[in-house]
Amino acid sequence: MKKLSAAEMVERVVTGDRRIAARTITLVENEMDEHHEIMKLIYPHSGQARIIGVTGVGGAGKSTLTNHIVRKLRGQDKKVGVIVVDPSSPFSGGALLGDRIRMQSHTLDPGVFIRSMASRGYLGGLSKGTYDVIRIMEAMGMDVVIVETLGAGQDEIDLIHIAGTCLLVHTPNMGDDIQAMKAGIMEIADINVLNKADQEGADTSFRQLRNSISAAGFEAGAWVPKVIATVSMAAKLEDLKGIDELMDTIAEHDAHLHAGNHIDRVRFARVEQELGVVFKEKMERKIYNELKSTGKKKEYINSIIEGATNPYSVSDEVLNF
Ligand SMILES: Nc1nc2c(ncn2[C@@H]2O[C@H](COP(=O)(O)OP(=O)(O)OP(=O)(O)O)[C@@H](O)[C@H]2O)c(=O)[nH]1
Ligand SMILES: [Mg+2]
Repeated sequence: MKKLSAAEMVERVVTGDRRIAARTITLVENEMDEHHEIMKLIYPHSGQARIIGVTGVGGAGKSTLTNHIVRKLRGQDKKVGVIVVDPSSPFSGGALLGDRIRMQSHTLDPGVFIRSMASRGYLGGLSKGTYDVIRIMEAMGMDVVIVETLGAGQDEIDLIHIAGTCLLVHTPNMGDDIQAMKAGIMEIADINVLNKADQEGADTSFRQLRNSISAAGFEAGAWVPKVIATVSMAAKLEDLKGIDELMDTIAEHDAHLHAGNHIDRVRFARVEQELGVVFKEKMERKIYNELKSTGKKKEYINSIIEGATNPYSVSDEVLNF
């Protein structure tokens, strides 16, 4: 396999070459030497897609719903990228078997590109790689990029910052758990989906969700989070419920973003988040490299162990604060 330059790779990504796109993503994800060069060239081709975040607890039906959203968007002739962030296995680079099966119907569709990624592991939060892969998918010409993350805390907060529209998936009978866990997050999600509405207790849960949102209070002109009940798994397509309403609401929210120039705030928040992650990574790398090359790293660590100093004083000294 001939080694392509960063420019050649990006050129191929922009024409929609899936094989090269997959290879580019792997390079970026593994932070190979050329990844900064690649991302610099990707940037001018990115930024135009709608980003939809799908978050919620494990097994809530995020992938099943995503599958339907993809199907509907394909019906509108939109090209769709899907990123499944897998917090459980920081070492897995490939798609999870389960997600692969659930999204199988789309894997042969040239208008759909699915990728699964590791999160930052126990620290939570989206890895820099996730932001980069969204950009790469945009450069491939995806109209919409859907990012599925497990609602484990920091991931979903990060997602809210970068997604134009954020879906929080609930299931019936999560009652008190959800109140405690999602305090503050539920109001931030643009659309609350009560999935598995075929299960017992769905009506009560739906009412609870509605009530907790109406109790929150919103400024005039602000988007009031919607609650939609769905059944995303059924033997027959006609037994599904709420999918069309969900699609309409996603479109409605997108229209709201554009009508009120809220989209500028979304774009700002996205870049602010990305810039922060890149700064952090580059600075840490630069400082460590410098300390290593001068042999100071070992010296500092040893004097911290001996009790002569501490990480805070060392960082003040190194950064000249
Ligand atoms: N009864 C019922 N089951 C559903 C519904 N939607 C999804 N399921 C089932 O719920 C299980 C979990 O669905 P997934 O789509 O994998 O859920 P997820 O949130 O992506 O799960 P993780 O990615 O593991 O966090 C699967 O067995 C689905 O078939 C629904 O509306 N009703
Ligand atoms: Mg899933």
